[in-house]
Amino acid sequence: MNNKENTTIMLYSYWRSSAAYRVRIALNLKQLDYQTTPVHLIKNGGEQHSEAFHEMNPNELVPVLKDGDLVLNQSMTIMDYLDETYSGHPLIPSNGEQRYTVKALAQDVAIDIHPINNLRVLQYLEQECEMTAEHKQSWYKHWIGIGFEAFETKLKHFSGLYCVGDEITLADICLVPQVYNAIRFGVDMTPFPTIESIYERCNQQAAFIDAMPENQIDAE
Ligand SMILES: N[C@@H](CCC(=O)N[C@@H](CS)C(=O)NCC(=O)O)C(=O)O
Repeated sequence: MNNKENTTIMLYSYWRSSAAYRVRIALNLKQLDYQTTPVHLIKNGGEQHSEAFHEMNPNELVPVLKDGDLVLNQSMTIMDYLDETYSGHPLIPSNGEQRYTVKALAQDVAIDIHPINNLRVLQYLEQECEMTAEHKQSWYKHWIGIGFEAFETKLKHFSGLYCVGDEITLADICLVPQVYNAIRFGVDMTPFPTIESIYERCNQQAAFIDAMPENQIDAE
């Protein structure tokens, strides 16, 4: 494990971005100092589309992490990098089976649930498909509902205090921002009691509290 102690980590983030929220939790769990450069996803047509940001990440999505000369996008890869580069709380267990269970749960959120509810998808539905705000809301709730139903079922086999056993892992780091946004969009969490209790337990930890959207320098 190589701790790069002399570099300042920079996170390009938006307070409400759930992918950036994941990375903020991971940085906090690792107790790494970092600075935030806010990228406003709405103002001025979205600063993620600016020339300067595009040059850094042609995908025009946050987060981006800079650590020395390294510039990385993709929250899952960023967290992989942090876990392999820095000591502190391990994000993925070393135990064989748990390791892959954690990865699969994290990907359930990051790959299957999150991308179809992303800002640019919702904007496309509204602007190009002329979907009403009401339909957009039901799109969001529909896909979250399907994703959370499966996640809740899987948790019955794996969960202890957290998603997989009694330690916080990447699965919790991915789940919490998704639940935060689901609640913001008015999703009824009653059918998902295990998810909800893990969400509440995680949110008692400083690493999760400090990463909350409302506690960011660009919160509105
Ligand atoms: N797979 C990417 C997804 C990143 C992503 O979707 N970021 C959203 C915020 S959560 C974004 O920047 N959206 C801007 C847009 O849709 O224009 C990751 O995990 O980092």
